[in-house]
Amino acid sequence: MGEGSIRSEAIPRHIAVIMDGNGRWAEERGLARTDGHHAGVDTVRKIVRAARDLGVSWLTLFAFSSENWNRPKLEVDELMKLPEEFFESELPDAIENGIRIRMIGNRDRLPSHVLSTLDEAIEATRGNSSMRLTFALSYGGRGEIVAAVHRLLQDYDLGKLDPDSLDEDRFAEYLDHPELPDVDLLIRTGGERRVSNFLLWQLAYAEILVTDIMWPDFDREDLEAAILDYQSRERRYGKISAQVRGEGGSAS
Ligand code: V0D
Repeated sequence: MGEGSIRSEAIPRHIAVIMDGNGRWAEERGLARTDGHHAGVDTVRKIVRAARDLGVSWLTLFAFSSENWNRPKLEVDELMKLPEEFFESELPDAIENGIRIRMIGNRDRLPSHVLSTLDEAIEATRGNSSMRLTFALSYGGRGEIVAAVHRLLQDYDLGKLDPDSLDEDRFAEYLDHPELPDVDLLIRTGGERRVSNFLLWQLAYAEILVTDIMWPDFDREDLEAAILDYQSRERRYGKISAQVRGEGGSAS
């Protein structure tokens, strides 16, 4: 990576990030894991600004998975302070810079102080449109799909769904946030090569970039390098290269 410069006409429309490596980053420095999480919030601030400057339309950040509830209660309690910490400085910035805040995930288990902070930010930025910034909180991809099936079955019971009309687009209407577009680029920091139950439906055609950089160390240049790497790839959606290049390539 590091060669050439970003083509602004080919910026990925939707970037999703698994922000991993915060606890390890802290432990390597003899700090508490929660110090890593606070450092991680600083990185969120920087990367949100960088993504917006680059013209990314949708940025989705995996902040807390439905599995993260299994962590020690003290760590969970510390983590739940971070949305407030983030918005203290970033809500004015988001309002000013046209960033619209959104949330995906299961609201039922989140403490009320987190929900009220989040709802305030969602409401205050509702009219914005330069970038959609979505936080995945208490989120799991399978859970989102099962919830969609529940809603679908309700419609079926009510006679509002003709099974013959069910295709991928119709199904996607039942997801928590049907307007969330397919992910173009998934970035995972911290070196693990897993999808970890993140946006399963929306990741269908995503390019995946795993970096060993720990989230607190990830910076604007690393985001630019990731986008450059993405732009160097050819996206085929199951076609052959000649078709993608517009040379036809006859069907077989
Ligand atoms: C810790 C690295 C921002 C990942 C980043 C509740 C793990 C720092 C938020 C945040 C977390 C969430 C919602 C929101 C605004 C900000 C956040 C959590 C953890 C878990 F509306 N960073 N951050 N939330 N970390």
